[in-house]
Amino acid sequence: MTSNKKLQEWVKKTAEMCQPDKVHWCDGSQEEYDRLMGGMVKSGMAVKLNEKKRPNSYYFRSNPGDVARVEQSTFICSKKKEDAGPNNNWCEPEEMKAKLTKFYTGCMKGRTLFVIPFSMGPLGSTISYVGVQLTDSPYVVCSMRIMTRMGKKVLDVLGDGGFVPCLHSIGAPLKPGEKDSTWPCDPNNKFIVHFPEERMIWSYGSGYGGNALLGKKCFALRIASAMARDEGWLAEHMLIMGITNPKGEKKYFAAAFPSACGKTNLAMLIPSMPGWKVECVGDDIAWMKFGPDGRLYAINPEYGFFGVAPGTSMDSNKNAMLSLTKDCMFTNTGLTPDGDVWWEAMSPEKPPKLTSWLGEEWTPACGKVAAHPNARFTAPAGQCPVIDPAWEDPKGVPISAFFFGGRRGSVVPLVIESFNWQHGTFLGATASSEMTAAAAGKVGELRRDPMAMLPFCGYHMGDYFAHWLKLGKKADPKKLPRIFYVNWFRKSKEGKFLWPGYGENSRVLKWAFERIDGTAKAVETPIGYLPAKDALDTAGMSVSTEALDELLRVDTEAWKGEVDSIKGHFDKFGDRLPQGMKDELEALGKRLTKAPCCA
Ligand code: TSX
Ligand code: MN
Repeated sequence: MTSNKKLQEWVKKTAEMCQPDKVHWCDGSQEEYDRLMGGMVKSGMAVKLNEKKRPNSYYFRSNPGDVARVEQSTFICSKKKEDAGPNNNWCEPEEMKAKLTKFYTGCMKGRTLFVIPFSMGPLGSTISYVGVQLTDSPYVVCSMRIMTRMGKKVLDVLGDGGFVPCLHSIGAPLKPGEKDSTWPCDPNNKFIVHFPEERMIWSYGSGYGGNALLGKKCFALRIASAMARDEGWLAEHMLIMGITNPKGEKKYFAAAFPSACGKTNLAMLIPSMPGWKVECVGDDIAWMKFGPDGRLYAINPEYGFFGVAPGTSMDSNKNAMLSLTKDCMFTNTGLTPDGDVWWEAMSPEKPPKLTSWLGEEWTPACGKVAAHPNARFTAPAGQCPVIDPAWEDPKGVPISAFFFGGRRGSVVPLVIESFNWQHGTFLGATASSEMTAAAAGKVGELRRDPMAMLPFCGYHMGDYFAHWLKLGKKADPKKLPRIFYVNWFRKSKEGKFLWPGYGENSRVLKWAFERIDGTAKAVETPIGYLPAKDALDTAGMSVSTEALDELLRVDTEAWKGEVDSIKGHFDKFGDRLPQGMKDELEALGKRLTKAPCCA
């Protein structure tokens, strides 16, 4: 077990409150994982997939009322409401604790309380932190074993040190002899609660994804963002990739996109240009600290991929598909008669029949989806064919560039390079995406999602922008990552995508790579530097000059409208919006006014 007094006492107190039948300290072994999976297969919660098709893999169907993160039920409980900001729901910490204590009392009756020590980041890295999750869900234990470094080895590293306590219950106690449901939860009483000042997480009622795997969004983004602000580092919703040119020179990039922009696809991209190589360090979260050389070093705090399954195919993301061939978990996909999984767009031909995520008989003609749009795969990152050789390096990888982006059918060009750090922060702070059916909000509606952190920043977003600016002022500008903004989704007047995307995005990455090396040409425009004519390598690619012109066109009049839209966005942050952001907006307005019309 552990000599850590704080941990022992917290487990004891929690067990007294939640009243589980048993307490189990997870060692993280294969035997433990197999035993828990065996138990879930027996209870009907898990289906073991066909060993010949997908070895050591399991299938789950959630309660239909527990299929995604729940932002309405997510809280930042800072002492002062202003510190949570307009980007978060807030509740007074003691009031929330009293309320949840009632829910937690006796909530684990008939179940086992699992103690999960986990490390976010490579064990022993100075960028990593330890958390301990207490949960009554064996599904969560198995997921955490894929998604984090977990078990005895973490307790050894923890010693008597500090950790982030993460309390989780599905909120479904069992009466003696009561048969368990296949996805126990309390769908009408979900609470995902963060205490940023105490560095503590309390989650109740949900067993799904980011609500329940507390190392990911709750710890690695919401709590870690507050830690990063206080300690002078960055906890970001970013993929990390290594990119190598034909000469064998390598750089690392980190990129933030709102949902439904294909972030995981970009993280594992197969470049269309001969001689170029992309390798994946992580697909979702980056923790970054300055190294002794003054550069920013990033680790992936995670150990696996928890990706949206629908839309993932050998065409859209071959490397993700190849990561899923064994040792995986699948939740809310379809289940085929031969004991494998299927989801929308996984293959061009649909299976003639299967059982849907709702457990219903499904055929291609039935008019319903086989997989829930938020169906997920849980896969060990080490299985990715292009996992970066340095992905577990405790030093992290040196970041040369940040990319922000979003899904915009018009106005925003294929790529913009920022003038400097403050302007780059402004580009990130104004990041926007048009909603697709998969996400909340009206389809087509523009949503500003600063640095893709709107649902994940554990404090006031205005202070978060200020943190970015402060970090930039402190650093050597020559050693800071350069900042780019990309948009793969610009459309023609006829409504067709102008850019083929996917592997061809490597051409944009190449331009950025060569901008950093000082060898690629750019033109200065009111919105930033754009590729000069012929600076974007389109050799061997089918894109018309008209399309290319439109992709790189700066529509001055439309950008004036953008200024108004950004003003409305910034107004939400009131007096916490840093002066540097106001300055950038004003400067953009002035540059647009001075610009010759429709150049
Ligand atoms: O992931 C995407 N990326 C990034 C890839 C590294 N998607 C899928 C988005 C939803 C998750 C894209 N969709 C991308 C993209 O770059 N671009 C598009 C839009 C698009 C869709 C289909 C075509 C072209 C562009 N088809 C043809 O050109 C034939
Ligand atoms: Mn994410």
